[in-house]
Amino acid sequence: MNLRILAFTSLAAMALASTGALALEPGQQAGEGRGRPRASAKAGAPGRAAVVEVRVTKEGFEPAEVTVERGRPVKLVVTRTLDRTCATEIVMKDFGVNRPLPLQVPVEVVVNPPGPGTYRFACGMDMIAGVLRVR
Ligand SMILES: [Cu+2]
Repeated sequence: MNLRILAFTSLAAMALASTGALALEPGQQAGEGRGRPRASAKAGAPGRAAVVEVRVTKEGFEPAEVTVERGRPVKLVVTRTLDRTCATEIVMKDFGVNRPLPLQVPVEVVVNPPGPGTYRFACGMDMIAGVLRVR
């Protein structure tokens, strides 16, 4: 079971990496930070992905607000840390992303924001959510 999930996750990661995430219109939905901790990723060399670690906890996605500079891919490394949560997957409609989040397995989600804007990430039911802010 776990092996199958891992294999699927790896395949999905490879597929995403090979196709690149689709760049759609900047997201218009501004999720609410709700006073949760913020994270920001500083750039390395141009073109290198900004890497941001996000965890699914009983508080939801932490941090629920991620800020990065424009002009480079963003790699979210998402780890679900608890069994009982609605957020067993991460969905980013702006990029056509819908990825399962196996328990305690870091899942890399790479997206290419088309420009500054606010891009939502959420559980499959769009209840638990956070935002990727590109400035
Ligand atoms: Cu949900």
